[in-house]
Amino acid sequence: MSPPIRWQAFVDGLRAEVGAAREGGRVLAVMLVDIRRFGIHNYRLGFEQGERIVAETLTRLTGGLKKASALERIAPGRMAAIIPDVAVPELLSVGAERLSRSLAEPIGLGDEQVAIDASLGVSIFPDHGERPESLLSEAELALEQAEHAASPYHVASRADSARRLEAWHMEKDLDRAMLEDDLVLHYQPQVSLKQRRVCGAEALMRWTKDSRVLRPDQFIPLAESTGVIHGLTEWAVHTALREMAGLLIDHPQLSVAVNVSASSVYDPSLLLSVESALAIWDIPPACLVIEVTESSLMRNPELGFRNLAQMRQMGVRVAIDDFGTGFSSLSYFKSIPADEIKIDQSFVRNMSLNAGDAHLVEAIIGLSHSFGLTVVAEGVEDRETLEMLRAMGCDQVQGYFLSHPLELDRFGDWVAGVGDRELPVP
Ligand code: G
Ligand code: G
Ligand code: MN
Repeated sequence: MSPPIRWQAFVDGLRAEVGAAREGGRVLAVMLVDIRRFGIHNYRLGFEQGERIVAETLTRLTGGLKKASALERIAPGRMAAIIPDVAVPELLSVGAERLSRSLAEPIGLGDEQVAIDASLGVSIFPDHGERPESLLSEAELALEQAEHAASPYHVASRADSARRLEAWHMEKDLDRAMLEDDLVLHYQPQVSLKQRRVCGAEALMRWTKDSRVLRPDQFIPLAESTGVIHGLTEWAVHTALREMAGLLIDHPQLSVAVNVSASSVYDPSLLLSVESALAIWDIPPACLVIEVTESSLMRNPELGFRNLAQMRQMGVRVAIDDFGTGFSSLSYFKSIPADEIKIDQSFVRNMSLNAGDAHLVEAIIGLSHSFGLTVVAEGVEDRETLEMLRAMGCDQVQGYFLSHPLELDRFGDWVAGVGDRELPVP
């Protein structure tokens, strides 16, 4: 039952195959497959079930890798394959994607369905190395990249080493920015339409670098493709809670929403850092909202849902951001572990001009309410849109019509200014 670990056999096989590929002028690929948190599966389910997870993963790989000449378990939660003759290297990522989809299907162990998070890393001979050592280390780096990024697989490329260097510099710059307060959060108010009061804020990251203000779109993607994002997410959670702690004394109804990237949704340490940040800043869990985009859950819904469900068990609220753009199936509504739906700006922006958008927004509000979810409309830029949303029964609004994202002090002033009276919302 227990698949043997055959590291040396794999390396010997790889050496022979690389020699043959060189002789024959062929392209060869090495694929590493890693079951993330394999140790945790063992701990939770027992060694025997852990072995069954590996056996099932190997079975699925065998089914998906018809052209592989070797497929071995090389470490407890890790497998490796050799594809000795790759006709079209560009198609490797198509294959990797198909494989990772099959690995994301839950595994039935007795009465339990277990979702595993497997990452694939691929390197190619001769592009990424001539020796087994370099091919394996490039595949290892590709695996690391896949684990960091919002993608379950990564095929090594020549651009990788340049990006690694860039990310390394960025990590240094960001460390300094955190220390010197060049990295800050701005807060965009969110208003409850029923209570006509400010009910919270979304925290949005800003980085002042060489006297230019960078928006998240300009640095989050690189941070996401490396491990840097995890430190950033942790910083954002801590900073938002620390900065909100003061405001909560006078305005206990406020919540703060922190955006969490796809890769952090699957990062087991997110739960722990949220838990400790809440304890350190002594904030009730319900005052924190974790925003995840709909599309980030599609990589592995099973696992993403489980992590978010644990977040909610702690009392933290979960919001699905950019809702409507992720093409998720409507059946998700039945099981999505969320408290809030944030309707994407693209539907809200034109709803006063475009009847189709207005119908969509109204339908999302109705559907969300029937599942007990709170609805926030983003990107509200004018009174007319706000009035329509109110008539549709939308719970909360956020957008330039009420306020742009504000520096902490200005957000405090804004709350103090509007906090005691009803807002000028219809
Ligand atoms: O205003 P704005 O440019 O801040 O935001 C652009 C995008 O960046 C939004 O999609 C938002 O969700 C994202 N974003 C803003 N702050 C953060 C953050 O702290 N972490 C992550 N992962 N994304 C953020
Ligand atoms: O993806 P997310 O929903 O987190 O993105 C929030 C982004 O929307 C931020 O970049 C924020 O600055 C921006 N934003 C907030 N309100 C408005 C608005 O009313 N109009 C437009 N165009 N953008 C907005
Ligand atoms: Mn958001």
